[in-house]
Amino acid sequence: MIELHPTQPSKERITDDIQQLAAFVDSSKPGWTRRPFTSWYEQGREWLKQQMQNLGMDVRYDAASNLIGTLPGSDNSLKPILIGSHTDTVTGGGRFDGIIGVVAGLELVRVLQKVGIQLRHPLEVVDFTAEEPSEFGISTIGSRGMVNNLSEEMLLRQDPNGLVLKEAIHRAGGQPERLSQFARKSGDVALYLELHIEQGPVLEQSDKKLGVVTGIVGIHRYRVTVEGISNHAGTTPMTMRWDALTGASELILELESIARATYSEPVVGTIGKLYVEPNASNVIPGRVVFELEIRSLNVEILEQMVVVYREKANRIAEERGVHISFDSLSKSEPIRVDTEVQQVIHEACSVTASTIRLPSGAGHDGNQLSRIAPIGMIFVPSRDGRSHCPEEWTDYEDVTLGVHALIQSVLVFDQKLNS
Ligand code: HGY
Ligand code: MN
Ligand code: MN
Repeated sequence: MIELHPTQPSKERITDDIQQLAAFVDSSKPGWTRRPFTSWYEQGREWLKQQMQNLGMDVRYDAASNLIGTLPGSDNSLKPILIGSHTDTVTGGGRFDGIIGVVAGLELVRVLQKVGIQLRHPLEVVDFTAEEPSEFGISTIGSRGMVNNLSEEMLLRQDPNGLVLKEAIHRAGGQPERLSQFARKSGDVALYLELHIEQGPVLEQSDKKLGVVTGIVGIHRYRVTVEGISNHAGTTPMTMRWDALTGASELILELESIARATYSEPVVGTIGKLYVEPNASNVIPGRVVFELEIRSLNVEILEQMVVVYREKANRIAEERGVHISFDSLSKSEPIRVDTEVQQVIHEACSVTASTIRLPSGAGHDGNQLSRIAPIGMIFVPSRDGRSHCPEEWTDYEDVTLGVHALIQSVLVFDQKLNS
């Protein structure tokens, strides 16, 4: 059984960090919006950098522009333990998604310094750049970059204003031309641990305070373009239309029915972003572009869904006389958390609060880090199971329980790994 270390995190400090970071937001948008590569994002990172420096950490941006604070260990020949998450949000997002994982890293350092514990391993607290789907159509940009999983094609993608991703990474402090040179490989990281809100209803419904993550879904994202013929809404008979929006609408409902089918593992499919051109009430839409994503713990299911979906798209295109094309935006693969890693986290959580094991329906930087290192995640409850909205809320008491479990886990891993 794990012995409890006298390392109590401070709810007051954690609350203060979360509230301070919540001030750096785009107030023209709903919720607490801090989109990657914006001035609000940079202001939030400046604040974070200052907190790390105040704790005596060595602070740097890596080649992918991830913000990293480092604390040396007693044996710096050992590879680092990474604690982190992300400080960017979706548009209209909340105050907790990603943020609590970075704040947990700060609090871990404060507690270690207060009780005078130096870990054997070097410790890195990481704010991964642009974990959320960015304007470049790619998510987990920083963690992809850290593990050399950003293709040249991705780096040359442009946002709607014509900014190239490579340049955005450079402006955010990275050196994109040196990504492969500085990429981390298997064995370069001892462990990656992340505290995160569940963003779903399971913990709350099962009346548990902590979740040990057993796996993280893979996410496949596509941009779909439906091209018809725009024309006058009043003079064009219904039998002479090639309406891109009604075609897209049928395609959208098809995704819902495919995702609602029964599979060996849970599946979700969503279309959350859509453009209509020319988007005028008296013009038959000539072009519709939408982004879809499908998620599952089973990659074969994801691939099979896309095959079925594209066949449906061909039928709709044929019947409606529209042209439908698919562009792959990004793929992250599903991962299972190593059972030994789960066991250590489960013991640390169980001595802290009521605990349950569960998979993550949300994607995380852990999907990328798991390509080179063992990863683990701890969840805390989301009120009403909601996230990616202004109503996103987790009690500070629960966040503190999560930080406590994370600290306990780090102390055990620090002794167990490379011993
Ligand atoms: O979309 C997700 O799953 C995560 O919140 N970025
Ligand atoms: Mn998110
Ligand atoms: Mn997140």
